[in-house]
Amino acid sequence: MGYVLIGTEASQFSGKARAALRWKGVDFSETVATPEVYRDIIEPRIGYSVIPVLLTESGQTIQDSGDIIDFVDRNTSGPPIHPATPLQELVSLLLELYADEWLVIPAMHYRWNRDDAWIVEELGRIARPDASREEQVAIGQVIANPLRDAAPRFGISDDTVSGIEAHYEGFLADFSAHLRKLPFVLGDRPSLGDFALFGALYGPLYRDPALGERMRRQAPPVVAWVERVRDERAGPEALLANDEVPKTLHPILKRQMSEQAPVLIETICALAEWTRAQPSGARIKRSLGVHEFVIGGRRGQRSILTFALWRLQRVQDHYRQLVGEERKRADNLLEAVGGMALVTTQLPVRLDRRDFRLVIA
Ligand SMILES: N[C@@H](CCC(=O)N[C@@H](CS)C(=O)NCC(=O)O)C(=O)O
Repeated sequence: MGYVLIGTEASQFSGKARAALRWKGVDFSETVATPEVYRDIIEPRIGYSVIPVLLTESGQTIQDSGDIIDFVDRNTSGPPIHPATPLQELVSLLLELYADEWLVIPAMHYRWNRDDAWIVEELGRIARPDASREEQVAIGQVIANPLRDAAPRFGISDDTVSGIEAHYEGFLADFSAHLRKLPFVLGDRPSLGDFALFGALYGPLYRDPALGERMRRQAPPVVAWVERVRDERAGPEALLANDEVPKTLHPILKRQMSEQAPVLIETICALAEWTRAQPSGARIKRSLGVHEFVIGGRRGQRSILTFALWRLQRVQDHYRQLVGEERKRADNLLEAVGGMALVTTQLPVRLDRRDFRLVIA
């Protein structure tokens, strides 16, 4: 029977989880997240509407694409999605943080600020596969409205649009240069970083005909990689030997550190302020107000989103347990890309997830 992954083809985080499970050869089927599935399965189990969700044969519910990937890495055979060596794992966790919490900005900008007719219809097709096209467009519109309205939370505004596009195009150029040397992020097979980046690029961008066409024009190596990550199945191919992190990833990590890291550090400060009066076990709000940020050289405002610190805590936990030569190699890499502050700025409290919500441990 296997696992059941609940998600949609359009969703960034479903794409990340699905590609990882497929590549690893996990026995699973996929249930499309229709409004009925949200009402009957997702909301009763999770307490709110979110995808992807993994159901196990024994009735366990796993949510969060990162937790789903960790769960199948722990509980199923096949090669690991997480690299087994320290520096490659550090880079994977950093790229997961970048793809999930930063590339989501261009993904949502292009989805909602350009011609959104395709995604509106797609959301209708997902919700009502058997309805007429007109009905699908109408229901798609209803589903799209709150999602479109959420775009400013990510900092998407008239002030930042040109910066968001500059950031994304810079990323595409750097990633193309990397992919001209190597088929995947860390070698001859995909790993966590590939799946996280794939999530951001596949559902929101590659699959949209106009945005996919734009990607084909701007970054043919990235398009070929999207198709490899989607289609590849685990075989004898390996990651680079000796825990090597290719230099061609440095520009991507540098861009992350120059733009995402200041936002994350300010989020740590906002959390410190907020937690002062909070007991352990307190639920952490999804957003702690609004702050200024810069993307692609453009200044704007966005919500201070706390979930990113959950991903950051994983990076920091991993870094902290490195000792001796491994720590030295990690420090050299972090210094080279400007990532030291991000990895060493202490979170004010330990974060945990209980009942699928972020809490103070
Ligand atoms: N951190 C979560 C993010 C999941 C997420 O944002 N999913 C989107 C679809 S791709 C969603 O369901 N959003 C609904 C909402 O946030 O209200 C994960 O990695 O699973």
